[in-house]
Amino acid sequence: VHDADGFPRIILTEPTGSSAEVLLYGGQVVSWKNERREELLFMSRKAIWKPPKAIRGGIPVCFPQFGNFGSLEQHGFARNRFWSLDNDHSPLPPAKNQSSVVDLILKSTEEDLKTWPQSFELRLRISLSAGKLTLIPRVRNTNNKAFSFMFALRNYLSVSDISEVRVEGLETLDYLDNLMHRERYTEQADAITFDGEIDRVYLSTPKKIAIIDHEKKRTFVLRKEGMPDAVVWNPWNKKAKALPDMGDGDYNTMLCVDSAAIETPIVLKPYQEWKGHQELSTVSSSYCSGQ
Ligand code: TA6
Repeated sequence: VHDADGFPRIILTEPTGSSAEVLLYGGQVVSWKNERREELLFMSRKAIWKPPKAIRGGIPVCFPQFGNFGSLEQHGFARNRFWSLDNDHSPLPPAKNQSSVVDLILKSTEEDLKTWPQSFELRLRISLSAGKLTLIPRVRNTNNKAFSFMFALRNYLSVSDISEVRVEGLETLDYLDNLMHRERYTEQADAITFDGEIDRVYLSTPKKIAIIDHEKKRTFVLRKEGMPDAVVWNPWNKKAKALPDMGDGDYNTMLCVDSAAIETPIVLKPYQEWKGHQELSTVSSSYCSGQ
């Protein structure tokens, strides 16, 4: 675990030369570079690396709440807590060969119980293999009473120019529009393109979503299990200006496409464990939809 700037971090590498960096703070992936050392995740140039502020970029973990969909602080508190290395990640199978893995854990503290009266163990396995970054979150209810929670992996993807990006896989789905008091709408029948602020929770999404960055000739493929919803967020210029930790022009080179469980919070009986699974991979320009 490296401690360069007061932020203990783990650096994952794999034989083809890609790498990922994970902070114990927030259990947050803050970098994922491909074998050509290109950074694939967005990190705001004005991100505030100072607890308890959440770092704006990489893959923040939103738990036990998403956004302001509840009474807790925005996106819950997991992203502004210090996690630790998880030495008893027993129940997960050993990682596939040629991948580099770190297992993190966040346990509820007395302090947390004051804001959210549930004791839990939140685990996150992050594994890097050639062209792929896999996150496996698990939540165990360590109470003797049931509780429910929302969960999201907020994937800040780095794109060359948001106006040249297309998202495939969310066509014709219903979504809750955060810009319209979470009213429910239905998506049109073709790929989503971007010309303004977007902040939507797509419901019952398919297992695979493609984010096509036309200019960079790169496609991100997001595959997920156990998280039925997907959030798509770009603040565009006005909202970006209002965010102190986001450079004014930054909205042009980012798009959040998150794996999430929001519309139907996950319910856990005592000692039950929920497991999610997200795989982000990149495909070169020859990608054609429907693959
Ligand atoms: O996408 C949901 C959302 O709550 C947006 O409304 C916007 O606030 C965004 O998340 C950013 O939240 P953050 O707390 O990371 O600034």
